[in-house]
Amino acid sequence: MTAKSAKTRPASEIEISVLVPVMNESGNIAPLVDEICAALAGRSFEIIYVDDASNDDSPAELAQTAARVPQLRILRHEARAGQSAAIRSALLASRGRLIGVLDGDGQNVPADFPALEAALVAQCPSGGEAVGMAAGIRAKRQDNQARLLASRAARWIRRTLLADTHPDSGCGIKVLHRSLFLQLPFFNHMHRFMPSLVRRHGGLVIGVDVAHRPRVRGTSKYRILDRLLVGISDIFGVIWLLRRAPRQGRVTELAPTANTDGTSS
Ligand SMILES: Nc1nc2c(ncn2[C@@H]2O[C@H](COP(=O)(O)OP(=O)(O)O)[C@@H](O)[C@H]2O)c(=O)[nH]1
Ligand SMILES: [Mg+2]
Repeated sequence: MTAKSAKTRPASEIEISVLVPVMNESGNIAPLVDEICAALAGRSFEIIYVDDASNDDSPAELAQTAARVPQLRILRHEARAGQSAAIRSALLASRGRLIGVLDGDGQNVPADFPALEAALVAQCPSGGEAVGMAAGIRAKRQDNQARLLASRAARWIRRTLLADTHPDSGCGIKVLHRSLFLQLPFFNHMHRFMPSLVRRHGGLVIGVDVAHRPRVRGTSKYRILDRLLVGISDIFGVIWLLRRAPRQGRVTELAPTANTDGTSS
């Protein structure tokens, strides 16, 4: 392999960092890494997997894949900390100007990254001041009826209580500016509220239709009722965060004013 390893590549060279949280996703890792590489071929990118203390073959599969994919970096949590914490660990280690995120179970399709990125760049051109997030909307969602129903309930609650008009906040695939992501408030399960949190920070949220596949290997890590119950307490937290949003608008640094004797004050 002649390509420089992602670990040794200078930060300024990396255009996009793709973050993937995994917990017991053995069998799903190598194929997804290959798909991410294919989607970003010709670009300067890094892929950061965070293994959230998996106890299956995920660590071995990650190590084997990293041995042949120089763009792949692996972080491991010593103790299980959850999906949002895993995404945050990867974010803090990332160096790209843009961040891509997707689920590690293969349900999101990496080939959607270029369209998400194009939508974001069209609305927030580089060099411009606007920041934002292009967030996937699963047009044909491949989940069972109970899960679809729970998502509909969650969407209604978010729209009613948070004025979150994004139709699919639970969709895992997104592209956003790293500088924006770093400034969002962090809490466990925050990944379900990204559109509200981005708007709270004055960022644009751009919805983009994406593909969705059924899970073919492994099992879902969430039980529907647990997710809804945790979601209810999170909703109150997010309502509070939205009420307390900073409202200073754009911040400009003023040039020093010259005194009459020519010195600056
Ligand atoms: N790091 C980490 N990732 C998790 C955890 N729970 C789920 N994930 C990952 O988050 C993604 C979505 O989880 P999944 O179980 O497919 O959720 P579902 O599609 O909503 O049923 C997958 O990549 C999981 O491996 C966790 O506790 N920690
Ligand atoms: Mg899934």
